[in-house]
Amino acid sequence: MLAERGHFDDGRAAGAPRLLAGEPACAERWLSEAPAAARTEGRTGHVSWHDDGRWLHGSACIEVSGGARLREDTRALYADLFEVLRQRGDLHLLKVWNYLPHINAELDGLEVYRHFNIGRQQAFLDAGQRAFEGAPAACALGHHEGPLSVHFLAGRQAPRPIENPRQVSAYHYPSSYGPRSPTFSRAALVSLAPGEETLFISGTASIVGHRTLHAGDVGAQTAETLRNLEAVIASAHAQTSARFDLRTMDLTVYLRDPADRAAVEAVLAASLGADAPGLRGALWLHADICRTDLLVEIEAQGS
Ligand code: 3EB
Repeated sequence: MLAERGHFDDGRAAGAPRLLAGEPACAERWLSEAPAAARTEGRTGHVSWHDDGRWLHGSACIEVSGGARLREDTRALYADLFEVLRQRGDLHLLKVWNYLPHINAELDGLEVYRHFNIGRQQAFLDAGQRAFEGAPAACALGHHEGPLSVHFLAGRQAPRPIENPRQVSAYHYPSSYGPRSPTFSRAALVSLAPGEETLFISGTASIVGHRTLHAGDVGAQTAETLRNLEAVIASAHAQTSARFDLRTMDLTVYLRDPADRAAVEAVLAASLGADAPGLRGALWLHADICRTDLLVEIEAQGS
């Protein structure tokens, strides 16, 4: 299984953040190397999936209305996701991309993201999945039009969860950030190909401890985010002999304000080098970040 970025139809257009205006058309797709005979596809409740015998890729979306409904819809969508994993042979969830409409809006007195976190954590608990240590890598971003959409990758081997010593684990955030904590690990270490390990680093932002740093300063937020990404990589290096380098990993940069692109790119170029393949091949997406004081979030994956 490998990720490829290029000029193909954007498979996750419905309910996903858009490329920044002016970017060359680009999308990411997941390719299976398994023979056609080994592949199965299907639909289970909200989830459409493709299983190649080793890896399962799935996606689901659901239109969102009221706050209580959003919690229940999130829980129902994740219940279907876990049902697919169970039916296909107790697969392990490796990485999840969560895209929520109007993530920072308030519905029935609670932010959309916080409703989502309640439904997501409950679905993990209902399914007997690890909602705390051992949770998959993930990101959660907001878009401006379309359904709640969730894309995921699962496999037959459990991922090795990685945390960041500079940050409180997200599943232990205090309740001031919402009644239920987010359900993700800072990274997941996975063996996607024999003898090769892949690191999925979750959406990473300017958070130290559990607090947002550098509110209003996108350059400083980017620099802090890079320190967090490097800290996650250092934690991964303590768990494996594989070596990861941000300069060659696939980067996805989510910006709340497209006008911040030059400032963010300057900080990334100063740190990674302007010619770093990871930076040159980065996907730049326009998205709301899950805390209103965060301006940028970056995820990275690669081997
Ligand atoms: C953070 O560190 C920033 O709720 O799945 C990053 C990655 C964030 C995943 C999620 C949220 C999620 O808390 C936000």
